[in-house]
Amino acid sequence: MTEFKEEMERFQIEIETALDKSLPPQLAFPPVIFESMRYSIKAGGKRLRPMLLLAACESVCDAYQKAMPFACAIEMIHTYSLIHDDLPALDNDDFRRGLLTSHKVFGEDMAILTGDGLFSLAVELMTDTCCEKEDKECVQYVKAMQAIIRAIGVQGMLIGQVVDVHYEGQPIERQILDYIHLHKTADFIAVCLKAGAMLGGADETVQEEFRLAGEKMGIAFQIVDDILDVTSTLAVLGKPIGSDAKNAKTTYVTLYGVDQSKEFVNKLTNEAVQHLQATGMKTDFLQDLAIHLSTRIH
Ligand code: GRG
Repeated sequence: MTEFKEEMERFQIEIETALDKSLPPQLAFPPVIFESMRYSIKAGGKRLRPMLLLAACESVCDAYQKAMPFACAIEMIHTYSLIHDDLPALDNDDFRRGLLTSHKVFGEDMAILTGDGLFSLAVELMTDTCCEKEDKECVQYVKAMQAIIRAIGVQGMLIGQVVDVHYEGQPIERQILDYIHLHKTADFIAVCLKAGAMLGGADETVQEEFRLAGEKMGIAFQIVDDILDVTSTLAVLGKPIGSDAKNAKTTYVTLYGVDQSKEFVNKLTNEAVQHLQATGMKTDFLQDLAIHLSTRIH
């Protein structure tokens, strides 16, 4: 196995262990909500976002484990967004991460509450961690949490999702599509890198280079997701393909076709690598990860 794959696996194993410890026990009362939280989190997933946060922290300072509660919170927020995205009122998908979606197993009411529960648990985890810190470090942690909450809310992921839903079924221009990709997907990925750098103690110039790298990676990631929705399979992706066509969504593939979309991915990936290099930190793993994500479509 290459050094990159080994490092990726190391992060994934550490994240799984920490997530397991961060979730309430399955038998806490009432069991259904804790069972459903565990179901969606333990269904797997690449753990990309927590990995980005930990790797950015490690690039800046070696003690990346201190960022683990934030990494778990990030994965809980991500899983929350997936559970809600799959609901009948939104994308209405039956499979996610290779398993039936939360609302298919636990009902729509519990799926909504499970998402809400994961979000509040994520905030609890981050605030608990901030409260354990002293003075200067506490401020760093609170600022990282502020950046994360901003990136997922009405200036970030949530507004991207709102615009996506608003235009469903209508053809949209490239400008609106870019707005959706930037906010719905890239803002969250960008803040994982930025927050990791913040927790590691990076200065603002370095934080911004990490954020920009994440923004480019995030847009590329969403274009890859759009391509895979046309070219992959349920067995490989763990979620149904053809979801965009089903919901009459404009994507890079409908606007430009698969080949040109791949060229956009390559260009954005190169830009991400340049921003990572511009941090002046040891970002070899993150550069390899950016390239690895772009090659999922080749
Ligand atoms: C959480 C504040 C908040 C709001 C939720 C529903 C919603 C608003 C947002 C949906 C955002 C969304 C589903 C974006 C798509 C991003 C995307 C490509 C997800 C797939 O991510 P992967 O491939 O999934 O990393 P795994 O399963 O590997 O983790």
